[in-house]
Order: sequence, then C-alpha cells, then structure tokens
Amino acid sequence: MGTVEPQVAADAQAAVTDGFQLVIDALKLNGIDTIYGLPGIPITDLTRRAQAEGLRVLSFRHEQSAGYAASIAGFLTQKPGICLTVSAPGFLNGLNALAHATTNCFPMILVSGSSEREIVDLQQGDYEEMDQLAIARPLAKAAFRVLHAADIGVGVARAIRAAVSGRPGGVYLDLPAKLFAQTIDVAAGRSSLIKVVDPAPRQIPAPEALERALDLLRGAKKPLIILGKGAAYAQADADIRALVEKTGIPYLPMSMAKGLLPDTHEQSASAARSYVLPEADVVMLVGARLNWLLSHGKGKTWGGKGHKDWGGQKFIQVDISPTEADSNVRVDAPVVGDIGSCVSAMLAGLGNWPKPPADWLNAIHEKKSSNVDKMAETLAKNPSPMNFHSALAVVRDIVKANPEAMFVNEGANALDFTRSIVDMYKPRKRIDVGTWGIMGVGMGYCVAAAVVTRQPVIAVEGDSAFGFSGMEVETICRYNLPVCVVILNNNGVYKGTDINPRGGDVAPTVFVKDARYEKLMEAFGGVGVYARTPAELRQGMEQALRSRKPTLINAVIDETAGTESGRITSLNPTAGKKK
Ligand code: ADP
Ligand code: TPW
Repeated sequence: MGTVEPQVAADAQAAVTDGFQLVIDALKLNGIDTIYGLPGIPITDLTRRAQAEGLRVLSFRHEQSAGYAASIAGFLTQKPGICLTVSAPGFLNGLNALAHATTNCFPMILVSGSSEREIVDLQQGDYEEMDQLAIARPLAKAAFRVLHAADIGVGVARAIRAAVSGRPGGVYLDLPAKLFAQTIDVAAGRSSLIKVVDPAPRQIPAPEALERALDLLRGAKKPLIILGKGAAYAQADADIRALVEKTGIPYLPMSMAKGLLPDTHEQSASAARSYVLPEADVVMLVGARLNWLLSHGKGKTWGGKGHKDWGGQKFIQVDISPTEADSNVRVDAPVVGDIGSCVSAMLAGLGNWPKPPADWLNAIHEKKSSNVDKMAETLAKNPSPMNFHSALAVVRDIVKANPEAMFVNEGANALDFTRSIVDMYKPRKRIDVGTWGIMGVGMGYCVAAAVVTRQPVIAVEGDSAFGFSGMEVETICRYNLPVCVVILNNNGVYKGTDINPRGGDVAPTVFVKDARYEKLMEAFGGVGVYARTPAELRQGMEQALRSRKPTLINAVIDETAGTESGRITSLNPTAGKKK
C-alpha cells in the first residue's frame, strides 16, 4: 500500500459501496423517508448514515413503540412503515409490533440486524444469538434474509411488495451484521437496486361478483353497510361516501373507520348499533372482518337464539383477501378486489337506486334519537369527582373544534366510552388498539401520527394503558411533537377499588393512588397539567392545541368509575363468577 499515491487510494475507495449504503439507497429509491428504531450493534451506523443521507430517523426508548409507530405509519400512508432494531432482544421487542401489523393488515417492515449466521446455526453462543428469521416467519406475512450486498436491492423490493400488495401486513427483513460492511463496486451496487413499480396493484373485482352483490343489496328491506379499517386504509374516501349517500343505506363505522363519513352524518347508525345488527337483512361489509369485534356475524348480537346461532342476515363482503369470506358465517356475495376499485365499480353499477324502505330508516332514526338524548343527559352532568362521561364531554367538544387533529385511544373503559362519545369528522383520524385490543400502542402511535400528518395529536389513555409506553414521552419531548396526552386516571386497571382480601400487597389491578403522571412530561421539558374538573381539563387541552407543546394532562376521575374489562366483560372467564 505504501507505494500507492494517496489520490489513487481515495479513488479506489470511492469506487466501492457497502451494505449500509445500499440499504439506505434502496429505501430512498422506493420513497421511504422515515425510519422508526433504536440503535445498537449492528445497526448504529445505519441509523447515523441514514440520518446523514436525509432520512428522518426517529429514535425510541423501546423497540415495541418504534414498531407500533411504524405499523400505524403504514396504515396512514399506504407505504410500509420501517422499524429498525438490533439483534435478538431488540428484534423480539419489535416482533410484537410486527405481529400486530400482520393482524391488523397494516404494511410494515421490521428490519433487524442479526448475528453471525455460521455461529448462530451451530448454536455456538454468539453475541445476541438467535435464529430470528425462523422466529419471525409465523408472525409475518413474509420474511426474508439478505446475505450478500448485491442482493439488498432484491431483498428490500420483495419486502415492500409483500407488505403493501394484496392484504397488507408485516414483513421481516433479516440483515446479518457482516452484510453491512461488505463492499461491492459502486456501479454494480447501483444497478442491483430495484425501484418497485406499482407495489400495490389495483385488483379489479369480477363483474359477476359485483352484479351478485348489487342485486342482493337492491332487494334488501333492511340493508346495512359496515365500514372497517380496510375501508379507511384504502383512501377511497370520496367514493365510499358517495356509495353510502347514493344508496341511502344506513352504515356503521368500525372504530378506526369512524370519520370516513362524519360521525354526525344522518345515515350513521352508530347510536342504534344494538338495534340494527339483529334487525338488518342484508349486510355489506367493506374492509371489515366478521371477527370477535362483530361477534363473528352470529349469536345474540345478530338476533340468533344462542351464542352460535345465525341471525338470518345475508352478507356481502368487499375485501381484497379471497379467503376472508365464509370465515365465520356464509357470505352470499363476496366481492374480491381493492376497495377503491370495488367501490367505484359499484357506484358505476348503481343505476336508478331505490332508497331503502322508509319504515327501516324511520325505526333507526327513532332509536338513534332516543339514545342520543339519553347520552346528552349523561354528558351534561357534572359530578365530583369527574367521571368518564364528564371528562369525555370536554374531549368531544375539543375534537369537534379541531377536526384535523389525530386521535389516539387506548384503555378498556377509556377506549369504549371514548369510541362512543367522541365523534370523528375526517377519515383516518382515529387510531386505536385495533384487532387485538392491544395495550401499549399509545405513545408510539402519537409519534408516528404527528410525524406523518404534521397535525396536532390528542391521545386519550387509560392510566394502565399509558403505562405500557409512558417512557416515550421523552421521545415526544425530544422531537418537540404537538402531542396532548390525556390520562383518564382512575388509579388502576379498569378501576382502582379492588381490595386484596388477605391484606399485604395491593390488589393486582390497583396502582399507586393519586399518581402524578403529569410530572413525567415535565421531567423532559413538556407541559404537565393536573386536572380535577372538566373546566381544568378543557383549559389544559385548549392550551396544548394552541401552543403545540408536548403536554400531558392527568385527568383525575372517580376511581369507582368503570367496569371490569370495559364492554367486553363477557369474554373474561372470571368476571361471571365475580358478579
Ligand atoms: P375492522 O377491525 O375495522 O373491522 P378488520 O381489520 O377486521 O377491520 O378488516 C380489515 C379488512 O380490510 C381485512 O379483511 C383486509 O383484507 C381488508 N383490506 C385491507 N386493505 C384493503 C384494500 N385496500 N382493499 C380491500 N380490502 C382491504
Ligand atoms: C398488551 C389486558 C385490557 S385493557 C387493560 C389491560 C391491562 C387496561 C385497562 O385499564 P386502563 O383503562 O387503561 O386504566 P380503564 O379506563 O378501563 O381504567 N396487555 C396487553 N394488552 C391487553 N389488552 C391487556 C394486557 C388489558
């Protein structure tokens, strides 16, 4: 080397690229601009270099939060959210979110560094040894490993296609430590990269499937449309609204489909849910599965005699997955395709659509009005201490005044009451616990929502729910994000009144009484608010939205408020015994 001129050496160096660079180039080439992750061996330099190359690299305090952030970024943008972790323990922390993404049909890629293949496969005890690919595979829609720098382009392309095409889901991409330092010729590296063309191709529904569905719907006496988060994901907002309005059919939004049409829309049947589900004769599901959240399409909720009995409805199911229909009950008219294509084809086929029978619409209207009146009465009360209703009456007003704000929600009662009390006005504003009813998505979702949409974020959190990701308030402060967290604090899981009959430790559901969560936000330079009345809560929220400063409001509510498991008490095997 001593005889080589310095300039020649520099040129020779410049003529090669490495694994780090190729990963960054492949992501950038495919329009990925943000990484949610946590640095460490072997990906520390990847985070640094990605940042230096203009990617936004958001560093979290726990990979699970980074993963949830990536998953919801995928839902909001239709681009795979990228979560980057270290090997074994970091990978496992991210894995929960990967499974969550797959379960919820969100596009996400978990990219994890991994240890030496030769040592891992012989189980010789490497640093953070783990066969990550094998562990990820059952929880992911697809899983890939790249061993050679020249294959990084293909690996990233395959991961992107798998995440966003068809039914979206979580994809795992395993990048062994050695890969990052591998060098190849710059030109060869450049030509190995793939810009994915049409990553989520339209899937056009079959004309006969559409005709079958429209015939069934047209003949219904009591039709109902159910919009799910697949409909929200599809970003076909105008056509979905037009379909609902032109058919005049009442609709129910699932939780994350709230706001696809404003919740105040006259055709919304949300306030008459327990009436319309058993009464409807034809139900059209648009991007919603008949899973536990819809009582599997049968049983008492649907007018069946026993919990497994069919209620007699006929179902139309609009979904991109050809295997979803008949998963719980018979689907008479499956329409397989992407929701954008399906809904626009339906609109084109409506012709002179007859309005649904007036007695159906009137009956729904009556149920709705009486339930809305009852709720208004409850919301108008001002008990001391505050309860879920009096606190949420404030949140409801604030969201109404700030319809562009993103809205994050988790908890049990804190989730159920909020979902029914707080109206949403715009699509994809409400993001919550999703298909698993998972706790811990809160602060990760807040970060991604603020970063992706650049709108203010309001999070309504149970005190238990908040605890799962509470340390990420530092992340929120570090990036100075306009997030207002409201903790509905009733001193425990579900509520704070359980007693340990033997004395000693407090009951398993009980937390420290009068915990001062707001001080956690203050510790990192954000604003903390201690709110004991609706007026204090209102003032805190208004101030947070005005200032756009990270704010945490500890809204103290009656510790006797709330029921065990919220609205799903019936799923809890011990709850029956307790009553
Ligand atoms: P919810 O919980 O709101 O009821 P689910 O998560 O159960 O919604 O259902 C979402 C459904 O939407 C899934 O079956 C998924 O296959 C489907 N889906 C997701 N994206 C699309 C799309 N672009 N086009 C059609 N269907 C989609
Ligand atoms: C990952 C089980 C469901 S709801 C909940 C737990 C622990 C917390 C309820 O208390 P919170 O809300 O948040 O204070 P509230 O309004 O009822 O007082 N672990 C995971 N996910 C779930 N769903 C649980 C545990 C659970």
